[in-house]
Amino acid sequence: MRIDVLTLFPGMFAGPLGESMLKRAQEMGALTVALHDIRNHATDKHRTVDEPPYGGGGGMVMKPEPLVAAIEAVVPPGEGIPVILLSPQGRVFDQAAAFELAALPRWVLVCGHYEGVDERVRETAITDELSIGDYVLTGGELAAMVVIDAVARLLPGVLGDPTGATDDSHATGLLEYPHYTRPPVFRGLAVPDVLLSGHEANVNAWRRREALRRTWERRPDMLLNAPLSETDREFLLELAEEEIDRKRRQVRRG
Ligand code: 4HQ
Repeated sequence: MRIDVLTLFPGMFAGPLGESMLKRAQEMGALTVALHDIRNHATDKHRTVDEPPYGGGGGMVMKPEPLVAAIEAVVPPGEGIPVILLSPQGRVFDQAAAFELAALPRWVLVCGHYEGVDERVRETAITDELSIGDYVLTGGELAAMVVIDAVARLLPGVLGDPTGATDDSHATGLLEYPHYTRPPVFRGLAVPDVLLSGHEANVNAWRRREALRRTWERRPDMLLNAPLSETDREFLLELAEEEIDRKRRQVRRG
């Protein structure tokens, strides 16, 4: 997979891309990230890339010419390669979006900075917009790195998991079950016996129930879309009944 990234601050990417799994993915040849400095496409002697907004209001807006020139310099026309702007106005990036991008051989990320980009950049050169969440960043660079990280770990071979990260939150549509490793007792807290039993079927059943319990408690909205077996539904019904009983006792206490 090849990802072209257009940014005014290519240096921001060195840390995340140069360590751990993203470094490995690139060394393996599973991932190529090509960084492009938008400022190289400015044409005046001050290499201007931003201007105050028409209509006033303060802040700076990225001017269209250098940004569109930068995009056109990396995107071969007519090949249907997605050009994605990171922006709070985009579709919210989730695991489903990560899977969609992981299936593409090539795509482009455009990082805005300052107050954002001239609207005509969207109209002429952007095919999609993605947001990493409902908060405001100083630029699209950190958002781009989040997207790259979430997609790269889905590429075959990158996690060393040939099946591709199958148990994690969001792959199952549920939050993850609790994880434990040595020692068996830490500060008086014991690892659940079933995990030490070596009984694989019981371990799997326990993990499934704990994943359901966590999702029920913390992210019940996720249960609307998660694929659930009849056994899962029965367990959720037990959790719901426990909650009803707690509420009844609470009401009785006043
Ligand atoms: N931005 N998800 C870039 C974001 C953002 C987000 C604000 C994008 C500033 C210039 N990007 N502009 N949230 O907050 O992707």
